[in-house]
Amino acid sequence: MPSSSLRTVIARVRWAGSRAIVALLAGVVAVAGSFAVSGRTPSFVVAPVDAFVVTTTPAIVLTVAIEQLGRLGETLASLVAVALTIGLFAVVAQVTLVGGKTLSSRLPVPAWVGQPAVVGAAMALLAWLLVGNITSAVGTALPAAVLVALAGRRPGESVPAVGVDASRRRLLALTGGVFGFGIVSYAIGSRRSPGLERELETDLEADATALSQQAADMELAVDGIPGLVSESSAFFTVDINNIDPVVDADDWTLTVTGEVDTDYTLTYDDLVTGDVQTGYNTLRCVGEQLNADLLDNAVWTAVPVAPLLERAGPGGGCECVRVQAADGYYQQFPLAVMERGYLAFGMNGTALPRAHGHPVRLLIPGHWGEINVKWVTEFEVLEEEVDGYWEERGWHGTGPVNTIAKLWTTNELDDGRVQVGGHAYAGTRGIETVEVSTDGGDSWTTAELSEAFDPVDVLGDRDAWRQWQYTWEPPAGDSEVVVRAIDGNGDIQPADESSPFPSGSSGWVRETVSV
Ligand SMILES: Nc1nc2c(c(=O)[nH]1)N[C@H]1C(S)=C(S)[C@@H](COP(=O)(O)O)O[C@H]1N2
Ligand SMILES: [Mo]
Repeated sequence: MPSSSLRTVIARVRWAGSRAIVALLAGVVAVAGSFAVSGRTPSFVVAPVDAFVVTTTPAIVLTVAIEQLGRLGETLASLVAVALTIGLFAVVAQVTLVGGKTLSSRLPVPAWVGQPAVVGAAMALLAWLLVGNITSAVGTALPAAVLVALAGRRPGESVPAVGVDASRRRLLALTGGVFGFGIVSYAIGSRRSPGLERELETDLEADATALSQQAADMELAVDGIPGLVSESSAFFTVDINNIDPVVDADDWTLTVTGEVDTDYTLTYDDLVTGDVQTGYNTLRCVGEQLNADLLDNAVWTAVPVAPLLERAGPGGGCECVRVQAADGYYQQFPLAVMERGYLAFGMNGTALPRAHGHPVRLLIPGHWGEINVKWVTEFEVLEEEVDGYWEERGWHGTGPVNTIAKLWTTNELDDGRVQVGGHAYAGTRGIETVEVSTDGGDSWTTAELSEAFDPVDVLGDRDAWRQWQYTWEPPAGDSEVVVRAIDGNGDIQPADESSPFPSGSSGWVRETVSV
């Protein structure tokens, strides 16, 4: 028989353990509750933690994540951020359960009211400090306070009051309840996430629809290769956020400032009354693996940047511009490149979707995706060069894109022949030819190409991809298929292989076809 003092020690350890479990559960319901009221918006308490995780991750880790997991390893970063936020709220719950006991016993209310109130207040304060949003703070604190109340001693119960003193049975029931609350909150929060859908003016929408239709008519009949215009929801996304900014078009402004004669600020209405153009434009991310699919084409509704810069009268020693975005992202590149750019507010006939920079993004023809700044807020003409977000992390991703022919589909046809196909892209140089070898690169044949878009329909003249296909009768056994593009300058896609870091992947895509 344990002595009575040993029994007290055991009991205290058990109470401390159950209190820690209650604190952890409080962290979980806090984050779930915040998601239920905020959805995937910057008012969700995980958002600032997530941004912190991304900005403090060492460049080398980011590079490995980008190269190995594709993009930023967003899922991993999200999970880490959610876990950290739960931990943060759990610690606050634990501290207030322990330290707040005295405080709550002084309150002129019974402990079963006082304790949850103290925990809830601390949680609300933390949430408000993180996101500065009252609704989200209440959504975070309320479920945590209710949980603590349910876990605590009920009036008339004869359990000793050391912090929270839930029995094992009650803890199990609470855990089940928290699990259910998490699922319901996830469902509610997912629906709440704003898409910021807007309609374009009818005639602009019609222009975009006509170009999409024209592209559909130009497509090669090859099973399994994506079309010439990517649907907005299928268009790849790459950015530093797991939770994208929410910027309303009515609140949006663009400031042109720095080394200029006159700085000024433009509103969305000013922008869309400019020289609006509709055209195709292709984007490709510098971080993608050679044959990956961070390459897409859309029909954009946009205005040229040059007159907007001219209006400010840019000067400055370096002839360069820093572009700032609402998510804290920034890029710097030459004024001359910027002057060939566009500010897009429409994508495939609708307002620009949130994931692609709503309400306004940059399109810089022929350059890697990273300088196509989304959620753009400011152009600052500089006196001296500075590094952009990714340049600070070792990348050289602001220059012109590498030429690439992708091999995305292999089809065995009914007659025994084999068809291979994909897309090819060379930025503003345009794609002239795609060549295919079926003997590992010893001999080459010209592939069939989709017709090139008329340059007047392209933002950046030739800055749009083309589809290619090649069909042949392979001998029994293995054939090594190699594909390469030749750009509008007559230059063959370089054969030298390199990984994406720091200047984009290069080399020829190869694939073994066996029959
Ligand atoms: N504000 C902002 N703009 C951004 C980024 C970002 O993280 N933040 N990522 C860039 C990168 S690396 C790429 S490849 C393109 C991708 O554009 P998409 O997401 O519309 O495909 O956006 C660029 N613009
Ligand atoms: Mo990118």
